[in-house]
Amino acid sequence: MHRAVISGSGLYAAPDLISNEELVAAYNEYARRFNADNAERIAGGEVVALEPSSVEFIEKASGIRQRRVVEKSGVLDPQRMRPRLTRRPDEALSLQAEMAVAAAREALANAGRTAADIDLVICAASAMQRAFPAIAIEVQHALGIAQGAAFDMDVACSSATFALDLARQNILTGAARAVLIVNPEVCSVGLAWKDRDCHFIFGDVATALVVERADETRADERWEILGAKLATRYSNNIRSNQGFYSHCEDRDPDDRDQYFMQEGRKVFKEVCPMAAEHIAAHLADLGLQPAGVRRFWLHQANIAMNQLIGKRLLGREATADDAPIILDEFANTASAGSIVAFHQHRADLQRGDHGVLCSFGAGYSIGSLVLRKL
Ligand code: CO8
Repeated sequence: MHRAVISGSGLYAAPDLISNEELVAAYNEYARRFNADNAERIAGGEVVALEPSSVEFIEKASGIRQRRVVEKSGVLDPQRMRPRLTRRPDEALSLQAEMAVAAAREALANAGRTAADIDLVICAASAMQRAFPAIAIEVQHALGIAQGAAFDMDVACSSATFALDLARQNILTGAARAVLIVNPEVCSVGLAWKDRDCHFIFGDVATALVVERADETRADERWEILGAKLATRYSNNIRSNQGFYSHCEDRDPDDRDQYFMQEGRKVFKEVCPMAAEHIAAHLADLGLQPAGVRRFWLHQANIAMNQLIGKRLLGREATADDAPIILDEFANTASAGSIVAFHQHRADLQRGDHGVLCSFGAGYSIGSLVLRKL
């Protein structure tokens, strides 16, 4: 049996930045036009007038101040309200693969590895740009990884942590020597930008991790994965119905349920206790206590969720040092969120320190990994 370590990480942030102020101005102009165009139907009670969005609400309710997206002019155009993407020829690298490759190059460099060392590539994200060929195989090809296998997997917000466990198991059993995980999360294409309840939530990034055998690493900084714990419980409170079936069901591509939908309040109430209990049970399985954990890299959906989970675990307010927040800068980036927090907030930990990476979200799905700095 081998020991598995994370030996490198990478982050690619999408190029365009949208502040809350810009986002709210665009949405409010869209709402103003909608209300003007539908004035008679609104007066007759057939249509409900749209209420304006507000920067204050967004920051107070979520902790989000800005988001990065692959294309902002289309999102901020009140006539359009979705990114403006150019169709690429099949011979060109897809957008998702391009983002994944950029993050992967940084993770490989961090780990002191090259394409010749990787024998498994997993692309784990909450939505794939196409059904096939797998984005992971395209990434494998683009990086010049000539050996091994590659595949895609999707467990929504928990895609990255579930992939980490899969990578860990491949290392432990000896099935793989070095695994590359990429998480290209292009959330802006699935978000209903015309819905004020959720238009502020998501952003686009790609993250990448290298997982390999502890006794073969070249990296100075290594994080042993002491254990992983995965859990799922079915819920419709976060859902998108988009897929090939929509076309055969003759749905309008603009139907609201073709995009991200959620019952935010219910998600908040149900997922926080699940996540806190999950992490506490995982630590107990390994003979550890929450108070002995130096850092929690939690899923980044909402600052209040992370504060509540931190408080349940620690019995006191969790500080930014206990559980760093990256939501203010990147918004919710689905499965990449906890990996971004890990990537940006780990350098100050000492050898022997413990940390917990944990995702929670659609499915519901929860994935935690307990790490120790070697
Ligand atoms: N501006 C002003 N007012 C607003 C706005 C707005 N933008 N939006 C809503 N309001 C109003 C509401 O209408 C409501 O008014 P009233 O009281 O009169 O009815 C009031 O503000 C309060 O609204 P809410 O109850 O909705 O507000 P909350 O305090 O619950 O905050 C949140 C809303 C921020 C959405 C919060 O509920 C939340 O964060 N919940 C948890 C969400 C979560 O964790 N979701 C998981 C996300 S899923 C995921 O991470 C991966 C999915 C896959 C990626 C998909 C890519 C597209």
